[in-house]
Amino acid sequence: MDAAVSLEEVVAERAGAVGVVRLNRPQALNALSYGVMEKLVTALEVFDADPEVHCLLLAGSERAFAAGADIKELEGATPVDMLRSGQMERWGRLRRLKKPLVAAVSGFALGGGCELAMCCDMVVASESAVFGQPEIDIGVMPGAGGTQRLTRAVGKVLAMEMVLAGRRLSAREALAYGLVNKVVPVEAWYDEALALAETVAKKAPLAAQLAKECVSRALDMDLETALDYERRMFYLLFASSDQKEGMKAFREKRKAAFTGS
Ligand code: DAK
Repeated sequence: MDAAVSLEEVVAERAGAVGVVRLNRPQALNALSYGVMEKLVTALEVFDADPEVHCLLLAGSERAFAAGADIKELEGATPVDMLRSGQMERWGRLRRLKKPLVAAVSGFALGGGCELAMCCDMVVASESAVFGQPEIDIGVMPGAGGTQRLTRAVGKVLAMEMVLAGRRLSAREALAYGLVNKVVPVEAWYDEALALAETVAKKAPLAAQLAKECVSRALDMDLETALDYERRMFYLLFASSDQKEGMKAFREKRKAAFTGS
């Protein structure tokens, strides 16, 4: 869909087995208003529940993935407004998506935009991507996981510099620090991310979901508990048709035809 003629702030479209959700609020650099977040999360949940969809792709525009929460909406807010906004719950819903979620990041990924990218399972960044947590410059601090996910991803001292001094990371730096999977030329930012999502979408869907769950929990559990959890998920997959099909196909030297069952 042509962004210039679309009136939708969030555009959802299917690309084969990939459910694509695209932010389309160019006049505010895709700032994540409550309304945009609600539409974004709902669209992802719809794809998450669609058996035809095996991977999710979240994209912004070439200029901006998202420049953060909508500052104009937050300016006059009280703590009670914030509590009632349902925004924290929306971020929680993002965390609970079962299917793999790829982010296509070009341009600004700042504040809530950087947090949104970090919520995704994999990130493809264009050479123009800029990651940062500049909330300190407007008198606040990250509120959607920035201090936690960033610290786990890039380590304490760099996270401190980003959160306290507003240091931004270029795409290359983000790659070096493990915040993104790959950096691609600006003109390929969307296609490369879609290609990664399509690759994942071709894999065994149930295995992908359970593997996502295990990797996501890896940093939250002690190793013994996490290994035990992984083992249970591994055993569980032996109840799926896709395990039988995948191993049979290997033996028969053909490509597996996964059904997600
Ligand atoms: N909110 C609202 N509008 C924004 C915006 C934002 N975050 N970012 C940009 N815009 C708007 C600008 O106001 C401008 O609109 P007009 O004024 O022309 O109407 C338009 O987008 C273009 O922006 P600029 O003219 O500023 O463009 P530049 O290229 O000069 O600069 C920039 C681009 C991205 C460097 C700059 O716009 C900028 O610094 N933006 C703000 C970045 C920022 O501070 N982000 C952090 C926001 S705080 C929560 C969870 C999370 C959060 C909050 C709550 N809960 C769970 C409750 C997150 C908080 C944040 O993200």
